[in-house]
Amino acid sequence: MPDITTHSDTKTDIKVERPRLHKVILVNDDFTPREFVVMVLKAEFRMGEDQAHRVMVTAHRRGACVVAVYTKDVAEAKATNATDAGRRKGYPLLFTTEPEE
Ligand code: TYC
Repeated sequence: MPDITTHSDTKTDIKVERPRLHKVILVNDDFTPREFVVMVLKAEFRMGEDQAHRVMVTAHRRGACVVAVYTKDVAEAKATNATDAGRRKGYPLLFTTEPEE
């Protein structure tokens, strides 16, 4: 029988921490059509119509709204893709990211 030990060796214990998550934030502007914002939220963040509409209205009323949280790389890639979708149509639509506390 192989000698299997289940006790932890304190000398080699390594502290593993979860990666910090980053928020993707939708920023309001006066030009991007509401329906276009909803379409981008559905396509890039896999939201349903109702949730996408709520997020868009919150950003519209309050100036900005947290869309979702992801690891840093994913948050930045999604924010860039979503911002670029607006830019291709000539809209100033902006998604930013910031680390969670
Ligand atoms: N304020 C825009 C309008 O009235 C709609 C809009 C909502 C744009 C949210 C951006 O993040 C945004 N057409």
